[in-house]
Amino acid sequence: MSAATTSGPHRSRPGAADRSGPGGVGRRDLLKLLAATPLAAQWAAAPGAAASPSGAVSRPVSAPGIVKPLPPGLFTVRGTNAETDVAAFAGTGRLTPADRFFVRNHTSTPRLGESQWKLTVWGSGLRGGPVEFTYGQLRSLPSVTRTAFLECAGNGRAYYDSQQGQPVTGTPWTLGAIGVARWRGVRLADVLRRAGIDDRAVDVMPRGLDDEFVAGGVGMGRPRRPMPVAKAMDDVILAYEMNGEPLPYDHGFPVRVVAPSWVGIASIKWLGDIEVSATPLSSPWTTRYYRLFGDAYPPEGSAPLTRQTIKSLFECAPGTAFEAGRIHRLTGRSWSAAAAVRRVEVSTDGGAHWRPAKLRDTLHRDSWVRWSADWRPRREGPAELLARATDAAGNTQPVTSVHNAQGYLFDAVVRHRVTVR
Ligand SMILES: Nc1nc2c(c(=O)[nH]1)N[C@H]1C(S)=C(S)[C@@H](COP(=O)(O)O)O[C@H]1N2
Ligand SMILES: [Mo]
Repeated sequence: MSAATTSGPHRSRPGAADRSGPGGVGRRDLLKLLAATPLAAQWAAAPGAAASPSGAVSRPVSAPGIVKPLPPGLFTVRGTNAETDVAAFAGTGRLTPADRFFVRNHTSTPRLGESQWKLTVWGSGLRGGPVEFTYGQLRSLPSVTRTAFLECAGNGRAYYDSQQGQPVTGTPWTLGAIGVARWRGVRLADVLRRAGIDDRAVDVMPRGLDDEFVAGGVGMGRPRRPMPVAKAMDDVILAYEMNGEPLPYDHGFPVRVVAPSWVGIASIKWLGDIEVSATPLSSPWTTRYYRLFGDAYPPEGSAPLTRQTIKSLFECAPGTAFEAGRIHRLTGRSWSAAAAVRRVEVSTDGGAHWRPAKLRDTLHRDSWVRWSADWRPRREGPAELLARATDAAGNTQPVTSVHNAQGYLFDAVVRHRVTVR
């Protein structure tokens, strides 16, 4: 069965893959560029790669599986992932440009072409058999555009250890595993309806086309994670554009899921198929990962994570030096998955005194608010900057986060260490 009855003709032109790739870089040029420079040389030659005394590169400025450039100053590479440096948000608008948007890859970015791509929707929750959509068919469905943040559930994880003395497992993100983008695509609900979703459907599981993820020698299959049908039919988008451009390879080209306000893992990249099931589904990403385990939780862990939490960041690198006696404009951003942030307070003396920050954006759900506060430091020496957000639902960032073994959903006020000289 094909979806051709419900959508327009296949619009991909032959040779489309050789035209301009996502992000405007000609694919041929990109391949030439990559072929001309061996990976090792790219690492060693990159400016800012700190050489250890033995001459080895101690901090990689390139991640093996990420296609886009990761210039030092914009990104910190963490294994297969790249974290946006908080200072790199300064001067950007509400939207995070794709060239500084964090990348979280379980393995590596596959370079797919849109002309061969198709989406298969299948499973016991459909009235009939599997239904396929080509890229052209998907593009011809009614489109929606919406601004939403995308954030890793582990964003802020490093502070469980550095601020609360509680070790956790996983990528030690500071606060840069977040970005806000304007996504354009089709409603998942529209695709599921065209595929013949049945009233008995309970779970919907998108799966990526990237390689199988292997952890500790155990194969987990390709990244996939079920969501309840209520979420799937609500606000989830199958996106093909990010900030007005085709999705970049690293962010899911040609099509990714965007599940607003939910943990990043719900937004499956490089979408290949969607299982629609009349019985509950699970995957390692709902059983092993993305649940809360630890003293505060039952032995099998919490329920699978859904929404993100509330956070704030200062747009300056940790350790930044501020001159005493002068006025400095501190800038930052706060966001919450539950409701728009409506108040931000700042402390420049380690939390003894607080004052309101000036909000620079109108309030929007699923986005962040930019803010600023002026500061004239007097005494030289170490200082701690704190920002505390409150959202329209009444949630405020706490002093400490409740520990969980994998360090998800850090929401406490971060003590941002800087110096005055
Ligand atoms: N297919 C696939 N989808 C994926 C992932 C992945 O590794 N493979 N990582 C997930 C996680 S954990 C996060 S936080 C987001 C990150 O999206 P980004 O890399 O576009 O910022 O993608 C999610 N979708
Ligand atoms: Mo994530």
